[in-house]
Order: sequence, then structure tokens, then C-alpha cells
Amino acid sequence: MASSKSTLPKDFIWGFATASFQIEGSLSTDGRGKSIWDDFARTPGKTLDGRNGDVATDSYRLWKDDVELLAKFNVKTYRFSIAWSRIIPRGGREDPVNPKGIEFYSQLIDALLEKNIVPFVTLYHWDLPQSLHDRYGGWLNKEEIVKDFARYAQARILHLQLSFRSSSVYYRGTSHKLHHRLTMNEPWCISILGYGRGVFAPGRSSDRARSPEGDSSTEPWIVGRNVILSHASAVKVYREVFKPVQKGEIGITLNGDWQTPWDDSPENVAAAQHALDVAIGWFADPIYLGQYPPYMREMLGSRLPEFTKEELKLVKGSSDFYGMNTYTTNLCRAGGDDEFQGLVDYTFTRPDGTQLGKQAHCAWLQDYPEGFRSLLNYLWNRYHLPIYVTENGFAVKDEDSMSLEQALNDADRVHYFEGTTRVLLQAIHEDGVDIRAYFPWSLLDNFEWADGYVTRFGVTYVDYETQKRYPKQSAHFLSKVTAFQMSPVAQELTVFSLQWF
Ligand code: PNW
Repeated sequence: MASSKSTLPKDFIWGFATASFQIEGSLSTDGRGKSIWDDFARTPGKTLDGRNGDVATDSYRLWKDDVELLAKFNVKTYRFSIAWSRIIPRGGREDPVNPKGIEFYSQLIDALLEKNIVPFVTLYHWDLPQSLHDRYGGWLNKEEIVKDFARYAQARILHLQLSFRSSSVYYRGTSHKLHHRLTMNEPWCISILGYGRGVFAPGRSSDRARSPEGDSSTEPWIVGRNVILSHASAVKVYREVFKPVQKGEIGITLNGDWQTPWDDSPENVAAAQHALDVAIGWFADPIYLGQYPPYMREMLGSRLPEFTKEELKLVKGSSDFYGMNTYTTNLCRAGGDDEFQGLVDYTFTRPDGTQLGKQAHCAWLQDYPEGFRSLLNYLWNRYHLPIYVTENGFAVKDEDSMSLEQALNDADRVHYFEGTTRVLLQAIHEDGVDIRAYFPWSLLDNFEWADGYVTRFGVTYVDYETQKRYPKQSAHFLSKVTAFQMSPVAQELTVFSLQWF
């Protein structure tokens, strides 16, 4: 007889994650305005093989297929993002709201609720309205962007509230407790990849071969501060206007991998903490603790944009939970000049020459579940808030020579999820970490940003010729494991006895 250690907590929710620009396509349909990713992806040299998001997985048209898949996989929740420029095509607080955009997400939400799948919505997953970038510099302009984001949040939150109200299914089948929203996805990526390295839209960087303008020594840090403030302003609106009625939760999701010393030398032990401070603490410390990590100040001096006293009051405590996107672990060595990693060198090669884990088709990702467990413990001990794992996944390469059958037999990804679901349970039961949700990335293969379509993260294979969806072994694995974990009739089965292969 299995112990309770093998089961997930009663209110635990799980489901898959996606993002608007990576799946929707139909970029000029029904009044959608341009986003910074539209033309960036169409610019030669910015994405692998020059691929773009014009069609992606065609989910703006095929969203019903996606909902069917989710139902088939037995999920409790679905994390998707709303395209700002579908709701307010020009983005700004004086600009009109687009009823067709509202309608699109409204019907998606209603269809999810009909199937008892709770929407877990992200407001911003990198598709800034182009018009805001052109008019005033987008994320670089604190005075404008903070107000515009709060207005967008208000339009969107209001719409969701109406939609929930119209759905009796929602009141019958689910509770307000399961009602969550995220403001931003991964501020580190927005700031560093968009304004530092210049590899994501809007592609600004000091590297003149890459970008005609930009300053990688100042802009990422300014953008980071403005993203934090925009998040906090949206949360204020939600808490003041909507929370009293909806009783829902709101928070932010940060990316961050586990950082561990390459060896036990004091400088490498310090390096791992520096890497955590810049990858995670830069955002999490102001939001949860009310101040930047001291190392950020030490590294950047006056280039670190300060918050005013009033701003800090708005920021501290502005997330109801810890939203965590995590994929891998880095071995850290002191040295190097990469401020975006805290002046730390990352490697996957241990001192004895072995690799940390299986390499994904993504330079930055190896399979190492123990790091996931360490990170869960670190975040719980440092911030003391319930953790929602909002992304976690593994990429494989799409080989031309592969048959469909081979592509569906994604053993490496299954191995990855066996590891992460195992340590997730250990963190809950053995370490006492309060973890409330788990969202594997991603429901579908999709537009993997600068890596185009060759890098596949989906648990569902997408044939881009036909747009047909085919569940992979990993989808079966995850829906079986999590369904059994949560079903009262199957409480006696352990995750380990559910090995599928
Ligand atoms: C996340 N890195 O992005 C995003 O939230 C998703 O949209 C994306 O598809 C997924 O992870 C897989 O890449 C990241 O360079 C992009 O460390 C890059 C990094 C981390 C996360």
C-alpha cells in the first residue's frame, strides 16, 4: 500500500502552458495590432531559417482542437497568454479596445470552463504592441508604459470578470480559489534577451553588428525596473477593483534555473549565489522582500535604477505566490565579464569531465532533476510563499529524417518529466515545500522564438504542413501520472508504479 507521499495535495492543479505569439498566428485578423515580435521575426537573420510567427500552430483558428487536447489529457487548468495588441491594437491607455479580441479570449475561456478546465492567464508574454515601442520606446519609458500596462490589465481583467460571471459552469464546477492570473512572463528574458543580448524583440543591443541602436550596459536594468513597476501597478488595480468581488489571486512568473558551484572553492560558492542574485533576486527580492539583492548594487553601481520610496511600497508584496519557470541547472565558476549572468561562467561539465545530464536541443538545457528540487527549496526558504511551477520542459530537435512514430516516441522528454515529477513529490512530502501547481511547457510544439520551429518543446507533435496534432508519449505519461496522483479512487498508486515504459 502506497503512502501518502506518492500523492499530490488535494487542491494541487496541473495543466499545460502556451503563449499567444508562439501558437496563434493570424497576426492581422480581426483587428489585431502589430506586436514587436511580428516584424522582428520577419527580419532576415533574427530567427533560425528566417521562420516567423505568421501561422505558428494556427491556434487562433484551431483553438477548439487545443481545448479538445487539454480535455483528453485530463488537465485541471490551462496556462495561456493574451495578446495585448488583440485587446488594444495600438496598446495605449487612450486607444480603443477591440471587441473582436475580447470575444476571442472570451470564447476560449468559456470553452475551457465548459470542460472544467480553469484558465490560468498571463497578461504579457513578450508581444508588446509595436505602436508603444514606436511612439515612446516601449519598456524603456517608465512614465508611459506603467500607465498603459495598468490600463491594459484593467481592460483584460474586466473582461475576464464578465466572462466568469456569464458562466454558470464556473460557479457550479470550480471554486474561486482556483482563480489565478499572472501579470508578466519572465522579466529577465524581456530585459536581457530583448535589450541586452538583443536576440529577442525588440533586438536592442550595444553590438552594432546586431542592432543600430541600444545600450546593453544600461537599458536592460531600466527595462527590468519598468517591468517590475508595471506588474505592481496592474496588481494594485486588481486588488482594489476586482479582488473584492472575484477573490482571485494575482502574481508574476520569473524564470530562473538552479545555480550550483562547480566545485567547493569559496569563489565558486560565491559565484553561484551571485548567479542566483542576478537571474532571480533582481526581480524576486524587490517584489517579495522589498529591496534589490546587495550584489546587484555591487555589480552595477549607479547603473542600477532605483525605486522611489513610494514605488517600493507598491512593489513589495505585489505577488500572491511565487510563479516559477525553470528548466535546468548551471554549474557556476567565478569569472567572465557577462553581467547578465552576474559575472559568472556557466558550464554543464563537471570537474571530472562528465556531463550534468542529457543535453536538450537547446544550448542552455540539460536534464538534471536534483537541481529542480534544490531550487524549490531555495525559493521556499527565501520567500516563504506558495510556489506555482508555471513552466518546466525539455526540447528535442525535429529531424527531417524522423518518422512520425519516432517523433511521438519522445523518450528523452519522458525521462525528463519522470525526474521532475519525482522530485516535485519529494519536495512536497519530504522537504515540506508548499507547491500548488505544475505546468509542463508546452501543450504543443510551437514557435520557439529565435530558434524557430526546429526546437520542439511540445508534448503534442504538430505537423506544420497540415497543422494536425499528435500526442507524444510524454503527454500520455504526464496525464497518467498526474491523473492518478489526484484521483481519489487511485490514491494507492504511486508515481513510481506508474512507469509507463
Ligand atoms: C521560456 N534562456 O523562455 C518562455 O517562457 C517560453 O516562451 C519558451 O518557449 C520556453 O521558455 C522554452 O524556451 C526562455 O535563455 C527562453 O535561459 C530562454 C531562456 C529561458 C527561458
